[in-house]
Amino acid sequence: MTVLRIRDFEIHSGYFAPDAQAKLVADLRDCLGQAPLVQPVTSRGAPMSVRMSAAGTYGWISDRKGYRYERQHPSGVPWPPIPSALLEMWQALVPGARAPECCLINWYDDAAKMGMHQDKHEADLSQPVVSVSLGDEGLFRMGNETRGGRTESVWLRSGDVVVMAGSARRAYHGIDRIRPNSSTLLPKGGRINLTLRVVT
Ligand code: MD3
Ligand code: FE
Repeated sequence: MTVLRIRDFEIHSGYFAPDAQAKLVADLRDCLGQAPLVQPVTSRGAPMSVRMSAAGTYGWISDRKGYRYERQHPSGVPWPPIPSALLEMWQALVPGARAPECCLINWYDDAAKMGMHQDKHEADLSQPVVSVSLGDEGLFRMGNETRGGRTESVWLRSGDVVVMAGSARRAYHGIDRIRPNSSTLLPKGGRINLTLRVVT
């Protein structure tokens, strides 16, 4: 395990060992059995390339009505609880923070990407966000608190954890591309990204 700091982004490469990654995938399979992945659309009706679900008190939803946090999956069921290994990781890495209220689950196929954006619809931006990458590698781009300017990119590999605190919490960021077949963790390939957030 090594820690790389790029500005206020703290990258813990190899935080989860392969056996812990496999256990997380099994936990997520249970979560997704209760709250299946959905392909969100933007308020203008454009499908996003990433498929999403969530665990915890709140999940993030985007549909024709716009985007927001909701207490239920679109099917009407409550989100499943956040797997305990993730809560333990949060406690270990950001012990002073409030408890996470959402674990967003993003699934990327070979062609999926996520454009540069900020996450600022949570009420308390002093709270950190912690992300976990599983499966195929993804090229993570880190920007600035305002759009544009210099960016830095890093390949996130299966088991890596990124802590976004301080200025990184408000920074633009995105995933430019996935490296297909770069991991054998997920039988059907692809990349899973989990982000733990405080919402209220
Ligand atoms: C910086 N996810 O879910 S993880 C997202 O890999 C998101 O799926 C990407 O951007 C992914 O919103 C990037 C790193 C990340 C996640 C959330 C952040 C960086 C962040 C929130 C605020 C600032
Ligand atoms: Fe984001």
